[in-house]
Amino acid sequence: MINLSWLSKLQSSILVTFSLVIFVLSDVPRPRGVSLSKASLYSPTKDFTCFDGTNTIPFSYVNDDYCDCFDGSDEPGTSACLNSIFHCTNAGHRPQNIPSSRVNDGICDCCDGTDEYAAPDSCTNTCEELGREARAQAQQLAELHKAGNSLRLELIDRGNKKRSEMAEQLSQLEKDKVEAIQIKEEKEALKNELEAKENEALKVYREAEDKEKERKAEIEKEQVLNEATEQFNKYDSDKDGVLTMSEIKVVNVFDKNKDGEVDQEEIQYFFGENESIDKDTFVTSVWSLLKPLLMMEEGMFRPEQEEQEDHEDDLPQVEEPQDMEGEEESEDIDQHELNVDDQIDEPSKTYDDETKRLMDEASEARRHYNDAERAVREIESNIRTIQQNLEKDYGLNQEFATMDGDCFEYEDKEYVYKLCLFDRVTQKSRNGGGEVGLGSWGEWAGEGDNKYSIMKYTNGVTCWNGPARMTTVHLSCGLESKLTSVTEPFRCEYKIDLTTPAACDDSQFIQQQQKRESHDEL
Ligand code: MAN
Repeated sequence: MINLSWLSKLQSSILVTFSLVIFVLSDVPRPRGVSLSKASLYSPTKDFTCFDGTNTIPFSYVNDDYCDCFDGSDEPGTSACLNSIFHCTNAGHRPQNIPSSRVNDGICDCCDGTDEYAAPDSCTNTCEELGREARAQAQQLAELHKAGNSLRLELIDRGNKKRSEMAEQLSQLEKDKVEAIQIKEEKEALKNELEAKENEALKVYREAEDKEKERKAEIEKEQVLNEATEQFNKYDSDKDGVLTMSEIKVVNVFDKNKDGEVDQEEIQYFFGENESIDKDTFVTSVWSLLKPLLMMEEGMFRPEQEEQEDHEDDLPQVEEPQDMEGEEESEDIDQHELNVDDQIDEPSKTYDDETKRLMDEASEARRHYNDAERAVREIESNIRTIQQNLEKDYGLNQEFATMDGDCFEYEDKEYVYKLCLFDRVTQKSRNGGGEVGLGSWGEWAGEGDNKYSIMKYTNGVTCWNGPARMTTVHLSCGLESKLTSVTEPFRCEYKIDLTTPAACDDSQFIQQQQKRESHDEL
């Protein structure tokens, strides 16, 4: 309940009489501020029950400028309740509902001026004029939808064709895939068979290689042993077969940091916790620590990389025995000499003619198998792409199907925006720099019947200290597909307006108009 001062009570009662006596001029008599749809709830012959059912009051309390109902329903024509609604008929234009707080506030809200009934002369009735303008606009919009709709029908036609073509392609590809897999299996079997023969023939060579490697390893091992023993003997000055601390103290090479003496730390580096070491220990553990120092001292040490580079110059280039894509015939022949070289640095060995022939055959079979495998992969990838496209929602009647991948640009003072439909949105600064992703195709996001009026592109580049950028694309009817505005209403949330004939659904437009008109009448 709202308390009013005595003066305002008086004013109110004058207005009350005014309001109650004068019903709005319209087909159905009803209190001021009441819409046609609610007229039956206000019967002058009955008590009035608040819409929320909390109170029933004599009908004379309706519009008495005193708020009796919590929901404000008893005061539609005064500003007594904070939450009531005033309905203006606006004959000649569109009816309107305004908060009752605006009644008699000195501002003309309704085009028929009925909200300012306390000072009837203060408002001019502009409904006819506004109505004329609105009707002209509606007419224009209706014509646009009509013209756009025929373009939309073409898009639907093309969209449906595209989809059925995709479906046909898919079933053809499924058939191709079965065939390609069969070929691949045949090629694989042949490859395995020829590789087995090749391996058999190469066995002899591999065994020879292994033996050669073993022999070289033996030689190397012996060389190390001789070298280490020779050095040990040199340092073991009393020739008792044991190297002591005092013996190494006089040998320069043990002076790791070259400060002129072999100190305790250096002795420990070589000897560990031992007081002395015998020849075996020297050979197996000390020599590997000492040799680099010795080489350095003799100027023989060179960093590993340098050594490798030098080697590369000396050695022949070695190819993998596996076939590489797009390999020429001549490369296969070279391999005959390279495979063995790869393993041992001896002058190249060549294979006997029969082995060469088997290697060529295996090589050829590998190449055919690789080709067959690639063909299967390509078919599978095409199948995936078509399936993904077939799963995409291109609108109620496929009107957006042929627009998939179409790109549109929009420039403002700072950026160039690019929208590629069903793909992604980007932003590029006009002062240079790369493209910033403002989102990838997500889903249709319009509400209710208008699902296909808004597109959502999500998961763009993350904003500094903020969320991932995202964009909504608002579609409206236009004879041409183009972007008409790009804004950033919230930081890193972009709004694009796109006009397109695909959004010119004539029948939906008419339905919506009718719905609106019947709603307006209420
Ligand atoms: C860039 C642009 C802007 C965005 C800011 C956020 O400057 O992507 O649109 O608002 O980053 O830091």
